[in-house]
Amino acid sequence: MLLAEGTSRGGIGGNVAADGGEFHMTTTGISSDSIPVHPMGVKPLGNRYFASGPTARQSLGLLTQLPDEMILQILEYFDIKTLKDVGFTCRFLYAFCHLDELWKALFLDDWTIEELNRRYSTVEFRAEAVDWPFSVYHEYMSNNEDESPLYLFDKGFAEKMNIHIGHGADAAYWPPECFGPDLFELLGEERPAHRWLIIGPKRSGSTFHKDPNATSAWNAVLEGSKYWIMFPPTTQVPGVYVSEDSSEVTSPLSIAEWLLEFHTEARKVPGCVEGVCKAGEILHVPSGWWHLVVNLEAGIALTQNFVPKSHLSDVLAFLRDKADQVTGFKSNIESPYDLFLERLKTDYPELLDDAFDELERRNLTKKRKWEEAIGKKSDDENGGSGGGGFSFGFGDESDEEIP
Ligand SMILES: O=C(O)CCC(=O)C(=O)O
Ligand SMILES: [Fe+2]
Repeated sequence: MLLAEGTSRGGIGGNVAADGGEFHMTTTGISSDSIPVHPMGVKPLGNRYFASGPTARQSLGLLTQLPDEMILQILEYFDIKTLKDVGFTCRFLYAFCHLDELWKALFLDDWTIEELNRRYSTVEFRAEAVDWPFSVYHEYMSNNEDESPLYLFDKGFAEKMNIHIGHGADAAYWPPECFGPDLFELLGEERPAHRWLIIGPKRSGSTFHKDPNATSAWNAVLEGSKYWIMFPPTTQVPGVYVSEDSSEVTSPLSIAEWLLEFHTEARKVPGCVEGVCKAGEILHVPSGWWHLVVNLEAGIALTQNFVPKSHLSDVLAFLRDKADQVTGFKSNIESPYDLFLERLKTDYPELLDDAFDELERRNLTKKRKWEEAIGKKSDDENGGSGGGGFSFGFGDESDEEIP
């Protein structure tokens, strides 16, 4: 194959730098040894000035003769497998074949509302309380004026659409790798519901909530655009009422009403994050963060909940201490906490130890703060500042845990 010619010279498995050969800064007398080597041998652009070896571009074989723009245009015609294969022939093409724009175009064409209606018109999807063939939902979403339109939110979409998710050759998509391993994968078939296809017209969306079981999530917009507004875990979001044990969240207003009534005030709350995600963009919802989402136009999204290492302690604490609020597990799983613990002990004992150390540290901090608070309270009662409401005012996560 023409492109494979680059492999022998291009550095796959070899030690040739991305911009070519050895780096000798002879003019300054600084040896290359003093500069840390990038794991892939990539050098900052400025270094190319001093590089004497061949450039990665020369690994392109006959393609060297084409300008970058033309190579990019050729890559636009490739399917997923070809793009992947070609990307592994040399470093230059690795970089080019991994351009977001190429991948977005490849996936987004398959995931449009019209395309789904063409392929799955008779397949039933769950939209809140009803299961409708996609053609019926399509008709509804194209013609409604509802203030809070019915939202298609289906956790069984992969089976219904007969698509595979993961790294196989026939995978329709795979979860982003940047979040590291998803520790709930240890639960296999016993993991709680964790991925959803989300489709809705303009104005549809999700009212304020935290994601279940202290999981984190990513949400990939495939068509349309979504407005997000998010707050850190301990925020008291204006217009959102949470019961003492956080088991019930009451947000009595529709999304539109909340936006009219509370948006201006909420945006001033410290820690508020907001923005719009467009097709081809992915948003990360960290464990415990409040979020409200509204579709600015009709669209499709895929979302998946996961447990990254960094939030293992939060998930363990949730499963252990808020067992009555744990959701999404099959009813035959008596103790999700015990099940997860067992799997972690076998597969990730060190992570488990670290997570418990972290919980212990938090517990001690909480205890110390509680004792300080008690002391402060007695001072007040003994003729301290007097008057006014009593507030712990720690402003961190431990506040909500204090009994
Ligand atoms: O796309 C949306 O409406 C947001 C979905 C969401 O927040 C969730 O699935 O937890
Ligand atoms: Fe969510």
